Amino acid sequence: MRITKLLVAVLLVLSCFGIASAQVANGNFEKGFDGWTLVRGSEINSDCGRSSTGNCACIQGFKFSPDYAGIKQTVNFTGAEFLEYWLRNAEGNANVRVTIDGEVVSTSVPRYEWKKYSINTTGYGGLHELAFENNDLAYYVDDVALVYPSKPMPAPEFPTVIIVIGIAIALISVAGKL
Ligand SMILES: [Ca+2]
Repeated sequence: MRITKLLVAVLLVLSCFGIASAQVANGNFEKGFDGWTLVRGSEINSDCGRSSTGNCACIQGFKFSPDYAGIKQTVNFTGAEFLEYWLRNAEGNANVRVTIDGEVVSTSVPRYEWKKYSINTTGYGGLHELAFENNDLAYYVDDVALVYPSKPMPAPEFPTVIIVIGIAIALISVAGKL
């Protein structure tokens, strides 16, 4: 029992060093458009998300205008392997484009059922402006998220190793008194 408690404690300490912090803010749109900047005619729709009660973003383009409507936010791509997002058509054949710093990185015509899309972002580090846009008809977007490599874990730097060993030794002495 004592060994089990100690093992769990040490694993908890080690897991704290592998948690990624950067993410897309409100990528599931459950807080409306918090964290996103609206470009022209975007609007929020309730009960259209991938879950039965969730929100998503409805991007309404301009049918007879070359201007693009959409949403954008500045995202920290450091360490991210992929950008994942889900699209669903709302009407017609909405042409959707995803841009990073204004450069088009993906174009698609969503279907009438939700489909997941993925873009490799290993070439991006630091802060970049991510945008979802279209210039005709409407579509839905939901669950925008960065995906980080799960394995292998980055090797901890030398001072980190010393700190972890120190904490482990402290835990061993505490466990000896349990
Ligand atoms: Ca949602």
